[in-house]
Amino acid sequence: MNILQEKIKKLAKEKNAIILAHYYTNKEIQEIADFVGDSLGLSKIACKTNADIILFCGVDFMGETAKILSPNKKVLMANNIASCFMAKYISERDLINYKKLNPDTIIISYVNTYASVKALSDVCVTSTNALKIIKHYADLNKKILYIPDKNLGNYANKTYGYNMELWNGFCPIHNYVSLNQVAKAKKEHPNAKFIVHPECPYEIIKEADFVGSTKQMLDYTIQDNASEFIVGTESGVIYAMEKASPNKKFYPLVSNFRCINMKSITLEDAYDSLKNEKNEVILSEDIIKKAKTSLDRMLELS
Ligand code: CIZ
Ligand code: SF4
Repeated sequence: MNILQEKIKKLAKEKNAIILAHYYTNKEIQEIADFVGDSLGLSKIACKTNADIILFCGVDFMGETAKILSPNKKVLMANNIASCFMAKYISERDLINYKKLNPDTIIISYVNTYASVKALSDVCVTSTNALKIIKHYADLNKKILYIPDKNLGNYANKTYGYNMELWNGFCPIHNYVSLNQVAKAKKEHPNAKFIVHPECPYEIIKEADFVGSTKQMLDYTIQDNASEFIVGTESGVIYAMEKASPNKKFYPLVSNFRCINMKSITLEDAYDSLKNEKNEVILSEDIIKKAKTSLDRMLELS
């Protein structure tokens, strides 16, 4: 650990703060975290921590999720610029308008949405539990709208033969991967297994040996006996994969598979935020209460 990392850890101890980081953050951020995970894993930790402060190293909607699940804790974002492109595809106003026209439709929202949108949803899902929860609702034969990720929604539709209505949102980092890039990576690494995130388009998913969330991809690389993997998601997760399987090799599908939002979080940000208790997540009690219902339903069903 470098001097700044040690200073952050010391400060966190003095303030009884827990540091949570997403797999997509920079390596030096993952190194100072008490827990590194995907949205689902981080939410579960946020629910049960005894810390007074949660220093959240991830994008805005993830900090909101931590606040919803731990409303009595002070949740600080490491910086105030790390947002998520996908979450911006649907606003509270969009969903209010949709619901007026479609009062009987079940709204399943991906975790990559703002708290005000979760508050209007029936249930929330993450990439780890999406298929299971979507199946639960689709089997009830209800009309469903899945927001905002058209790729993950389409993957669920194709997997189960459903016809959920899909919002037209996506993650530009995952959406613009091309079949040529997949072919090139496979040619360069002929012995590697190709693993991919369901935020990628279906034509890319079809080329993969395994599809799953970051946590599921990480677990797959630990359990599978292949020794090389082409990783079709934000390359921050490769740090966690290399740490878990030091003898295996991991190649990013494309050399710049980077979420600039996640990568904007620096050690300086984390220190400044914790020291000065900056960038606190503030949500109204009403939003917290309503959004918590959709997250609690997710935790029950996952
Ligand atoms: O759920 C998450 O944490 C996201 C956004 C990606 C993943 O699959 O971990
Ligand atoms: Fe959002 Fe895409 Fe970044 Fe994930 S990788 S946080 S979906 S912009």
